[in-house]
Amino acid sequence: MGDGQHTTPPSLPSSPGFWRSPVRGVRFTAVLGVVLLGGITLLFVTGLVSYAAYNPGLAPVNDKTPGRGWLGFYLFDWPTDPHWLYRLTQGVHVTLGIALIPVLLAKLWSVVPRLFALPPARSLGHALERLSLLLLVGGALFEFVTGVLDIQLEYVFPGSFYPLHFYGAWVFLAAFLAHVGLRLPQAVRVLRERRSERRGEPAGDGLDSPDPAPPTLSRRGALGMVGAGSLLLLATTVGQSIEPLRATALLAPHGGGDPGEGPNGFQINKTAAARGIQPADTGEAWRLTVTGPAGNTVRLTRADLLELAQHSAALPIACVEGWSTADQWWRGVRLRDLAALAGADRDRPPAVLVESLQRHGAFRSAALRGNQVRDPRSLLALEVNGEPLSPDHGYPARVIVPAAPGVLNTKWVSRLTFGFGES
Ligand SMILES: Nc1nc2c(c(=O)[nH]1)N[C@H]1C(S)=C(S)[C@@H](COP(=O)(O)O)O[C@H]1N2
Ligand SMILES: [Mo]
Repeated sequence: MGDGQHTTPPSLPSSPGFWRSPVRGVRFTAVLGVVLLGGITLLFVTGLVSYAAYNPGLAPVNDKTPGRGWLGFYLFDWPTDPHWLYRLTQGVHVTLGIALIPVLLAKLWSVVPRLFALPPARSLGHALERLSLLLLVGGALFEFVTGVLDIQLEYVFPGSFYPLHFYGAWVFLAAFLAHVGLRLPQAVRVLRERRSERRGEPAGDGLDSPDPAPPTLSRRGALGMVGAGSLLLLATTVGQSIEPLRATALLAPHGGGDPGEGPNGFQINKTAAARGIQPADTGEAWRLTVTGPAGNTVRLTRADLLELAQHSAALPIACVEGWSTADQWWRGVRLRDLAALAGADRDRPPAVLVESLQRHGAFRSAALRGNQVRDPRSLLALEVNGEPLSPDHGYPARVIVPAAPGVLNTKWVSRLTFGFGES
């Protein structure tokens, strides 16, 4: 300290002497960087795959990202097999994203001296690298923050969460690829050296403090703390998707209804009351209106529906928020039978627009692809686990489709329009 060599006083973050933790160094950064390389790649892939699950190209009601343009190049028809597909992709996306938060923060902390380094740019190449770092750090923080806010709160954004998170992911990816291309060879070299030759820390990149404070924690201890933080978050999150561990899911989204006990005693997203569903609308007066591709209409009471062939399917509810239920036994009328009832081809049914009694708020309606209507497990469910649906799970009737995100499993259904938008 105060050895007179500093040209800038160490009280400025841009001074090399300012950052004094002896934990910083290229090895510490390289370990965290390689963990993030694997983890963030998996986050990106599961995120894009989960987005395809919404059938975003099918109808405006599903498309939360209008104008995504060529960024949707990879979109494909979401399958109905395996029936737990979205449960897996979105469960991994959310659980891994939460568990990586300590790693991301530690990685940012480890390189913070470089983020402040002056001059801002020594050359054009250096300027470009720093610009990409700005997008990288900004993009990573943006994606993690929007993701966590979407899980914990609703409608915190003026627009919608989806476009922000989707476009943010692509901006971040561009910077991430540039960063990996520039830094991966160095990280691999640093990690290899560690195994073969246990020499001193390779001097590197202004990460090692020229004037380190006395150590209070070894590098290994610091990595252990980051790992323990990640494991703790993992342990308090993963239960939201694994039934016997539900009680450990301290970080699972709150604010849904109390599911209570019995056949209907599984997670509720939005209660009937919260969605403004009046008991008068779901009683004797309720009718299901089914419209066929030719515009013909059939109106059915719940008793009419119970007289049609009833089928069962064991399917989960899997929410974009990451939580999911174990398979529940749903029972009701096949969507493809309802399509046939309205004059559509049972074996090659068209897409359907599903609308709810709900008048306000999100997820009032959703569109399902022909392959989803055709699957014999896709039901307009009237019962679950041997009892009529509870009001909160969608009484008098709700949609349930294998492998589809929860959002597409519309509750309190009032209208099905097969072949909508085709004529
Ligand atoms: N009409 C209507 N249907 C809806 C919703 C809604 O808010 N309104 N929420 C959807 C979402 S986001 C999910 S995850 C599932 C949750 O179903 P559950 O509450 O029966 O578990 O219902 C879906 N169906
Ligand atoms: Mo959901």
